[in-house]
Amino acid sequence: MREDARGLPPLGRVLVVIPTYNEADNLPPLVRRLRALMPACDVLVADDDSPDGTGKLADELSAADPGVHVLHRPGKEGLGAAYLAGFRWGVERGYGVLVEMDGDGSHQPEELPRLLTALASADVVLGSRWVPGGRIVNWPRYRQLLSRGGSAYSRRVLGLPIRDVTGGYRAFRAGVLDEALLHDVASQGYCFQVDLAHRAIRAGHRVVEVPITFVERAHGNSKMSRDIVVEALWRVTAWGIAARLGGSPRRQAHLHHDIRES
Ligand SMILES: Nc1nc2c(ncn2[C@@H]2O[C@H](COP(=O)(O)OP(=O)(O)O)[C@@H](O)[C@H]2O)c(=O)[nH]1
Ligand SMILES: [Mg+2]
Repeated sequence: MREDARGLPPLGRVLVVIPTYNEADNLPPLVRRLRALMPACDVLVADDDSPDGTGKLADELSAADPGVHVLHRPGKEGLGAAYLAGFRWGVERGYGVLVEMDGDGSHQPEELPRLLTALASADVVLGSRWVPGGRIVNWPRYRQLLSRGGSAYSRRVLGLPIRDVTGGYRAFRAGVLDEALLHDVASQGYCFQVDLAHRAIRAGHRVVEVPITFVERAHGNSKMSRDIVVEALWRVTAWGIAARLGGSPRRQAHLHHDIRES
């Protein structure tokens, strides 16, 4: 494959994977906004048979727009399983870039060009709330503390040189996901995000962070739960112990603070 000036292959086609569970009010405006802004980026909605009919709305969006696809899953299996199924769908169809984006409007499609620009000289780009320029709008204090605490704990226990370890607005070169897709990842809830970041860094991929503005959902409810927090805590602790026992190699991630357009 032809390489660009930085020695990395060109990016290829982009697929934005949006996992949904009960996002009927949020998904249609988000998908329309995304497609209008970035018509070259295809969208895959991975819906877990949402009782509120999100899957049906996704089908309507898909019928009206050939760039929108839907993966119907039989029931609620967690964010990690939905993303892996979506990534697999995309890799099988030859997409070169897989993007993660929440379906509740928290991640701004307007920021996607900056993520993709950064990916031109990286393997993984993490949208980050906890680097200079990153912001959170409308999150209660306890959610901010949980997010900061979760990132700080994962960073310390796993030795990860990144600030936002749990975020869900990310872009991956397809090859980076091979290992996760091959071995599957057990994480169901949000520790899936920690798992993917950890695997990418451990494998020596170049991981960069770019600041994003995270806006709390205007409609519907968060699926964050005590079970999800407990799962993240025990899994991260177990990975930390395994990494210490196994002495796994870690490479420095290259923190990248880009300049925000004013
Ligand atoms: N398919 C699928 N999507 C999920 C599941 N849990 C959460 N999501 C989606 O993942 C995204 C982030 O979840 P959200 O509840 O907003 O988490 P928060 O932003 O951390 O409060 C949203 O688009 C949810 O609909 C799940 O079990 N299956
Ligand atoms: Mg949310």
